[in-house]
Amino acid sequence: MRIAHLADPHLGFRQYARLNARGHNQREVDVGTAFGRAIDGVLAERPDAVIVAGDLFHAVRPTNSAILQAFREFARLRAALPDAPILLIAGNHDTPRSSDTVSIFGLFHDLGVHVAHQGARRFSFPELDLAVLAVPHQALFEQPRPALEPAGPEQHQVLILHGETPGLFGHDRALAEPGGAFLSEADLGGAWSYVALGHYHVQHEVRPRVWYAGALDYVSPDPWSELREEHTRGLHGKGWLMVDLPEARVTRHAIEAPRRVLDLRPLDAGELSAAELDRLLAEAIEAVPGGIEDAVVRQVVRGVPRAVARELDHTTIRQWKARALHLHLDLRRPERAAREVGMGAPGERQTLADTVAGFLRGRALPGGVDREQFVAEGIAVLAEVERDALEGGG
Ligand SMILES: [Mn+2]
Repeated sequence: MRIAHLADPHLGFRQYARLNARGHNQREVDVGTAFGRAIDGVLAERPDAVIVAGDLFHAVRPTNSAILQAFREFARLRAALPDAPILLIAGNHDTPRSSDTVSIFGLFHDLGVHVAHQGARRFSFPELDLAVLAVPHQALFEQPRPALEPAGPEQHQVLILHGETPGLFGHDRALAEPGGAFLSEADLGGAWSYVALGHYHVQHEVRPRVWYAGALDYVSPDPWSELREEHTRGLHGKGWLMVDLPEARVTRHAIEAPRRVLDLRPLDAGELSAAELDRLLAEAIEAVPGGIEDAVVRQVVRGVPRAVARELDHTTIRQWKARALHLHLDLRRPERAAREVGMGAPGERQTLADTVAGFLRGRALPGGVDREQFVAEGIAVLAEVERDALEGGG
């Protein structure tokens, strides 16, 4: 029996200022395209069941365009694979914080999708000899946490979860998302045929029979750490998984990326003058295969004194920024200057981002505002301001 495992489409995710010809945020369009391509791939493979392991939407109150996109893709699945159960859980991004917010997931229930968005639900499909325990984000905060155990006579026992597995990030929490649930060894320890995980955006095997499918596009505020992590794990891009049971043989299915996301090799300003650094930057930008046109690009330059940053050719930099969908020219100050403003020594004091996050977490919010998204957007704005300051307003 074959199960398609997808996770974290984050429909409605928006980033950067570029709009398409119809006035829609280009990255939101991209994320919809990525989901459509994943569904195309699933339809071509004709699995016996389909799992979407949380964060279908980026926000609790998705935009109409995100809802429409999701509805169309699930309707397409439903029509083309009428006998395949489709299972969907809510993740931390699409779980309402308050019980008076009606979940949009009812819409998919009415389409014939098996939905778990509040409590854990067990589904049985005797014709497939399959039982599925679907555990949405919110169910992991019940006290006591429900025991996650296989049950029933079915041969294939599958668990769907959305959260952070033990030890996932080690000491580097750059990729950790605020608001996620922590999973314990006990949560994962049942005799499962397969555990379909969502939440972590880089696809990988946690242990035999336990996998993160990963997101379908770069949908976090920090695509660069994600790229680095993919590189470490030998991955090229995003996709979904096909799981063969009972062996739990897992096949990766890549999707064609709707957008190039490129982290260029870091440069070192050394003792260069502004004119020399201009030349070095131009070489790096012109060397990008296929050009920077319409790509999301970062160029880190280390050791750039403020005076040199100010004297750079900002007219040319603005032209590059217009060619790319987004160019992040990350000009970093020399180490000594960084220490002087108190950002160099880890553990010595809070970073400005930590302080701002703490402040935003404690602020009173109007009803219906997603706290974690509010905090994440605040941090993103701060990062943008810091970036602009370093780039001398270019
Ligand atoms: Mn997610």
